[in-house]
Amino acid sequence: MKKKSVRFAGLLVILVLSLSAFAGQVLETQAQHDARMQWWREARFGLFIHWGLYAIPAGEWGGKTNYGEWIRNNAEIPLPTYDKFAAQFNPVEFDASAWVRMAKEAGMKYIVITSKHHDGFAIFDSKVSDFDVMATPFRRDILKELAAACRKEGIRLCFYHSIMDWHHPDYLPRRPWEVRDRPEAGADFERYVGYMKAQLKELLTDYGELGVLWFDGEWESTWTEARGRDLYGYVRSLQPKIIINNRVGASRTGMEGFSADKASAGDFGTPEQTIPATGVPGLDWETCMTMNDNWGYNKNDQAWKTSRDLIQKLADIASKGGNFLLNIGPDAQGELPAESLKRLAEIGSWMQINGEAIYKTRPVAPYKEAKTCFTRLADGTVYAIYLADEDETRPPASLMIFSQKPKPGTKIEMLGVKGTLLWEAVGQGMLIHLPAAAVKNPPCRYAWAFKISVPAR
Ligand code: H79
Repeated sequence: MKKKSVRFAGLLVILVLSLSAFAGQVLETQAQHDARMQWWREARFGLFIHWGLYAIPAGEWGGKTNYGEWIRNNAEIPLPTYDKFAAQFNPVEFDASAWVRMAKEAGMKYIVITSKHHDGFAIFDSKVSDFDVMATPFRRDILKELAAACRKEGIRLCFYHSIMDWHHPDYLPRRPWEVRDRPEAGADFERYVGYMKAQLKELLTDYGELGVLWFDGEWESTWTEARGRDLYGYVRSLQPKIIINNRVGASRTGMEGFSADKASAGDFGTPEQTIPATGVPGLDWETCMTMNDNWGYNKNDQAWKTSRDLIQKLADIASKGGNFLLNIGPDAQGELPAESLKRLAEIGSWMQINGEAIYKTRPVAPYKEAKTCFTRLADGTVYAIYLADEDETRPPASLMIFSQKPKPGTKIEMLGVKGTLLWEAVGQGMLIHLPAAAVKNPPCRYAWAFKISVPAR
């Protein structure tokens, strides 16, 4: 080999080695991948919105009250019966600006809303489907209004889109209980994929720049990793900077939400209703979770998590390097449940004071001490977040931190409290002393954060 071509081959090897693990058919370097993921990694906290026709029955059918967005399947509602909800959908109280402002005030940086859930109903104006919001008395493109409001408030708009579709005649397989009413004969899954792509093209071209495309319902037999790879490439071809979850492919291992291997399609793992025991170095992930027991609106579901629990979950997730996508299920009038609003407001007040310990942070190994979790910034600043017990309305007067080797000149502050705190070295740890005023009158409830600035050597 001539000298020049040796150098070229070397460059090629370096280039191939720096390609990110998976990027569908879209090749990108690790640096390009990191740049694309940056806003999402910094955001840490987003709002999930499950809204569709299922808000009308509000969880009730045939005397049972435990249904949600799966109601058509779980209550085995025949398609013609379910279709009638479209004629009733008229959420006149819907106020896109109010929803977006509420998310922003809660400290959320992005919104993921169901453009289409498993029931197949599109809450936007879809030219390729008659089962959409334009077939309802409401006749307003909900996503258009949200896109405008998000642009105004600086919130990233993202769409959830279900691969599984219980409405489209070409989707396969049928629900086991409906094969007699809706025979599979004549259905063509390939044609369904064409339909789904056409609808995605509307979503990817008519609503401005999107943050994330969040697929779901990928686990049925018809969906394959190869189809996922193709869909990933298709979506990226329409919006090169978009981020796509791992449910675009068929490699999710279960509700823990991680893909079987790094070569699988998708940019981040999707634990559902669960928080991983530890972070996963080198893997991006987002825990999605409900505030009660349902994603879609259920008027009888009062199993609300406490604000304290939700705030501590957010801190725990951030300390493990994940994002928190917290759900709300608006009702059929377009009203948000008061219990959800109350919690979002409490999280918002906490984030006002403690947000700097959450946004843009990365984990600190070994992640956690008994009641304290840790985050850090790129500049070396460490945050210790002390999680209060239910009956603990005030922070402890002193707090032992083992994760930090005590270094002279270390400066410690309590977020929301003026001035620096006294600390002393005790063995391999630091004992932080809180001012009496901060113990008596803490700046916030449920969790207290401490900023630890270690001097540069
Ligand atoms: O949209 C919300 C729910 O309606 C939807 N995902 C959230 C974000 C959801 N669909 N199904 N489930 C939640 C639970 C389904 C679990 C299972 Fe499976 C599907 C069990 C078996 C197939 C997931 C995939 C766990 C194993 C494989």
